Amino acid sequence: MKDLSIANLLGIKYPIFQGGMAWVSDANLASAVSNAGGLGIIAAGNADANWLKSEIIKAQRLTDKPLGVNIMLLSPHVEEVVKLVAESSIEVIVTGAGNPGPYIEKWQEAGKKVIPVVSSVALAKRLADKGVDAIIAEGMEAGGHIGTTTTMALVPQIRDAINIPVIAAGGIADSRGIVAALALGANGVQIGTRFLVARECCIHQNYKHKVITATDRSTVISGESTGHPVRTLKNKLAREYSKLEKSGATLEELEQLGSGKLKLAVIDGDMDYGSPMAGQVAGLICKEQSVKEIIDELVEGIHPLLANIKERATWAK
Ligand code: TUI
Repeated sequence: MKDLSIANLLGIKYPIFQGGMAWVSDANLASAVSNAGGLGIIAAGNADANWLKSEIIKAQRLTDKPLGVNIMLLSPHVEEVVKLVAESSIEVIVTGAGNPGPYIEKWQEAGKKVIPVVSSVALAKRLADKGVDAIIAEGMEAGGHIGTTTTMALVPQIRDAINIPVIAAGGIADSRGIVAALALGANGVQIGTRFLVARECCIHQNYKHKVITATDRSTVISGESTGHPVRTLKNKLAREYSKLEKSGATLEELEQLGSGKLKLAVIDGDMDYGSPMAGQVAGLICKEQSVKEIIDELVEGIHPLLANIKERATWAK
C-alpha cells in the first residue's frame, strides 16, 4: 500500500496543519506551531510580497522546522506572491479560494510540496492528476471563505477519489475531531479556529473573547449571492450585510460594505463592524492556551478516545 503519511512526506512530528488565516497566521503563530511539532503556515491573504518576505524571514529565525505559506488565490498580489514563495526556502505551499492549476508546475520545479485546499471532489481529482503532493478537503463548517459540502460528507468522497494524502479541515478543534477525521479516511488535519485563541496568536483580545464565548449557533454565512460565501461570528456587520444582500444590492455595494472588515476585527478588535471569521467549532473552544498546550492536548487525547470507542462498540461485529 502507498505511504500516505503526512509526517513522512513533510518531515514533521504530527500531521496537524495550522490554518492559513489572513491577518492572523503570521511568523509568530506559524513558528510556534512548527516548534510544537505541527506545520505552521504563514497566510499571505491579501498582503503584498514585501510583507510576506519579512514574515518568512522572521519565522525562519524562530524555527528550524518546516514551514508553509498559504496563498489566497483571490489576492490582488497573487502573481508576486507566487513568485516570491517559489524562490524562497519555504517547504510547503498551501493554496485557497481558487484553482492553483496554472502555478503548480513552477512550484514543483522549485522543489516545493504543493497542497491545495479544495471544497469539491472534482477539483481534488483534477489537482491530484497534476501531481500535487496532498489535498486539504475543507468542509463548510470552516471559518472564512467556504464551499457548500460538510467535512463529514466531503472527506470520505475525496478519500475514495484520489490516491494521495488527504488532510481534513473544517469543524475540527479537539482530539474528537481528529479521530473523526481519521475515521473518514484523512491522513491529517488542518485546524484554524482553535489557534485563534492561542497565546501566540496576534488577534485583538476582543476577538479571542468572542470566540471563547461563542456557542453552537454563533456563526453565520454571508456573501452567498456574491459567489464568495464567508463564515463569521454573528454581529451587526453580518446582519447588515445579509439585509443588503436580500435587498438585491449590487456587487459593488456589497464589496464596499465588506472591504477591510477582517482587519477591523483582527487588529482593531471591532466586534460590531469587523468581520470576525471563525468556524462552527468556536462553540467548543473555551480558553486561551499556548500553541504547545493546544497541540499536546490534541495529540494526547487520541489514544484514550480510540480505547473508549472500542469499549462502546461492543455491539459491532
Ligand atoms: O480560502 C479559504 N478560506 C478563506 S480565504 C479568506 S480571504 C477572503 N475574504 C473574503 C472573500 C474571499 C476570501 C478567508 N477565508 N479556505 C480554503 C478554501 N478554498 N475554501 C474553499 C476553497 C475553494 C473554493 C473554490 C478552493 C477552490 C475553488 O475552486 C474554484 C474553481 O475554480 O474550481
